[in-house]
Amino acid sequence: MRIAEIHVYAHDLPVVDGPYTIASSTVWSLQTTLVKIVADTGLIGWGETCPVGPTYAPSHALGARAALAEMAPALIGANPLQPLMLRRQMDGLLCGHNYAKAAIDIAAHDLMGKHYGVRVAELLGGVASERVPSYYATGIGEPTEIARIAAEKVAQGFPRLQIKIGNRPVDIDIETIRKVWERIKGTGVRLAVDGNRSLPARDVLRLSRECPDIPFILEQPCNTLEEIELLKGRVLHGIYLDESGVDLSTVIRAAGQGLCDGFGMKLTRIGGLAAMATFRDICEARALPHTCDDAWGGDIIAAACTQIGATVQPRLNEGVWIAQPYIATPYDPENGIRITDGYIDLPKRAGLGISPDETLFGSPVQQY
Ligand code: 0XW
Ligand code: MG
Repeated sequence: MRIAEIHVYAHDLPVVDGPYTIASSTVWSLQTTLVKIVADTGLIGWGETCPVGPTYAPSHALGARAALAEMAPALIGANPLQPLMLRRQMDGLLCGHNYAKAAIDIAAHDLMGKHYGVRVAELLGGVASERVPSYYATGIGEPTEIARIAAEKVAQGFPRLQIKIGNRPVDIDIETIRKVWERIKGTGVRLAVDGNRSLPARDVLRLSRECPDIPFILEQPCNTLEEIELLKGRVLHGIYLDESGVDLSTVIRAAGQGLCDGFGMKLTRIGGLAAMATFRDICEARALPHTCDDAWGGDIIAAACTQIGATVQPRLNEGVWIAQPYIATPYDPENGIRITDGYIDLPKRAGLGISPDETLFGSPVQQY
């Protein structure tokens, strides 16, 4: 099988009840980029990449499109059934830009699944959970309001919550964590506190030491891996890397040197589904729990995250976050990816398991 055509689409995703606010960004609408690969057999595979604005990570919508323009013409004729070869070919065309390469990788996996008549999760090693746990991430907000949302989400069935903090006096963050805990303790719901790179190590030490009775993990509290390394052995809570887990080499270093206790991982940041499967296996070798998320995106990204999330050993599975609650119009109104009672059902159909209505995306912005 060969890649016959590549079509790139640009699509806006306004944030339902926006904005969504985290320490590194406030976003009202996100610009997603869709990739459609057409094989010489006529089969179609879909990929997507959607940075949550330009300040969350060193990725942005126009960057993804420029990187795709750099690579896509040379990928015509490549075999989409060999994701390793495809990744090496992309690395030979452009250094870095994992988040754009991920869209090609996801589309190739969708094609592969459809070609072999299996779900992407089966291609990635097999299905451990048909019902994949999700988690709810709050925005940054007033402590009592965040505690109210936390209680509501627990009542809806979410097995895990992520509370956003940062960019304000640490006293308010501590108050938020305390108020959330008052509402959810005894429920068994797991708690993550995400600083999105924003806290000085000084504030993380204080926050951890003032909440010794509350079992949460600290996600990406500081900007750099070096600052996070300083916290090792000095805080009372586990530390997960998110934004600092930029590639497999960093993941190997962090796991090997014991710099973290787990990861919030983003599918497009690490380079797609093949890299994500390698990441999953590194984590399993060191019993490191992790999520399988992306920063934003519609049904295609949500399906890809759910497919890899379904393969994770349940004891290490911290869940799959998807942007579906913030997106008004699903790409696939019939089989779109949905959170129900805090969990996501793994699609039954081959490939990613969804069929986007491409009329939503208008004319391609690039075509090869
Ligand atoms: C909660 N998320 C998975 C979605 C937002 O884009 C940020 C992200 C995170 O954990 O940093
Ligand atoms: Mg995070």
